[in-house]
Amino acid sequence: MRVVVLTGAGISAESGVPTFRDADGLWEGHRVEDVATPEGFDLKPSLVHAFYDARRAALADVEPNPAHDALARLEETLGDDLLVVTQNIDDLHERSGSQRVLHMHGELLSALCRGCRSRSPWTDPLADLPPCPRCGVTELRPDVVWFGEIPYEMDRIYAALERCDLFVSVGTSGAVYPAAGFVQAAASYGARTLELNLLPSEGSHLFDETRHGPASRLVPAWVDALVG
Ligand code: BV8
Repeated sequence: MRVVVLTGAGISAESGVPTFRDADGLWEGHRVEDVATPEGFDLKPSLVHAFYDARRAALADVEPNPAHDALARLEETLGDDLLVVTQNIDDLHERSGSQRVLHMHGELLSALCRGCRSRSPWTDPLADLPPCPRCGVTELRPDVVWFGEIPYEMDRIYAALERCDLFVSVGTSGAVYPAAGFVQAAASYGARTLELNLLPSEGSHLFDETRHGPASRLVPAWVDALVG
């Protein structure tokens, strides 16, 4: 069985990573336009660097939760027949052992050079304008996909959606495209669709089945039933 799992901020919520749109979400105190658009970065790069430097530093204080661990366990059984596509820019999937993870919106632990467009593993702050390891210019930005920018690996994602038998969405509000449209793409190719989310999302009606509850309970239960 070929499975594609799309994850959003909700899978990391119980690890202590704030979500975007819940009450204490990340966007509070920050307008999306100010911190998650190229225009916002051009206008106030120091504000945007501070926003992402704080989130990168906070990764040291969080750990994967049973939902991440369950997906890593599922990969041990399904191997290349499982693809995790995450909207998250944290590294919790990798830290729980998942190896086939696509960060369609980029990663906190990576820096993108505005000069040579190279991507480099990064753990330090970017606010002090360090030089690009590849070309040397001091034009590094967070390697995240902002609104109006093209997500990474779209061809690979759509190819996986076309081939999969089951599409599962975990912990996302279904508010942002193209990720929010993946369920319809998968269904159009004949896949069954399942949503595992704390609350009904904007796209719940698009799924064959939706289950509501915390990811740390729903995802292990779903994986146990799938792999026995
Ligand atoms: C693009 C990275 C073209 C940065 C992010 C008008 C109509 C339709 C679309 C558009 C439009 N105008 C503009 C657009 C396009 C736009 C868009 O969709 N805008 C929205 C606002 C309408 N999209 C773009 O610009 C994208 N690019 O379209 O390019 C293109 C398209 C296709 C092919 C080629 C080119 C780029 C968007 C990327 C933006 N970057 N993040 C960063 O992280 O700082 S977005 C960010 O918010 C996330 O990455 C994620 O994608 C998105 C939604 O967040 P969620 O992960 O869902 O989190 P949220 O807080 O919203 O929800 C949490 C959920 O978890 C909730 O449902 C909650 O109930 C649940 N939950 C909470 N706790 C738990 C839980 N579930 C389980 N257990 C728990 N414990």
